[in-house]
Amino acid sequence: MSYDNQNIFAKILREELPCEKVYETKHSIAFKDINPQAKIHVLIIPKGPYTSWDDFSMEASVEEQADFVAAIGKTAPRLGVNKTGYRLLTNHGRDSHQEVPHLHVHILAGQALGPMLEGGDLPPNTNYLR
Ligand code: DGP
Repeated sequence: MSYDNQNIFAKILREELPCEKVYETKHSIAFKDINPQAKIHVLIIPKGPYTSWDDFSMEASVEEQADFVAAIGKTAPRLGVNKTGYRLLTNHGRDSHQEVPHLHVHILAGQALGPMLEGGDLPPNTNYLR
């Protein structure tokens, strides 16, 4: 998937659209999700043009990757959820219903979050490492 620099998060990074920022580092930014799915719902994105975690892993510098992972880890305590718990989630592509084609990790927290997947039954004997 090539990077679309007109996606919403690219516009947020260029400050063409506003966001409620909660944390920022040299290579990453965290802001509140516009359509929260839990009492606390924050997105963390790298500032570079990466569509997915696999794209980021292959194309981003080690410095960007370290910054992003640390930014995710440091956002949770800033939100005050590291004691009560939180869920990290990232979607990529069709099957996960990724809406915005710029890598983002969701932090969901502030309430009991329920089961990890709804309606996500796998067929028996699925061997997805073949
Ligand atoms: P995903 O389905 O994983 O691609 O999630 C995309 C998320 O982005 C979704 O939870 C809603 C959020 N979102 C979409 N547009 C905007 C926006 O303009 N501002 C903010 N803050 N969040 C947005």
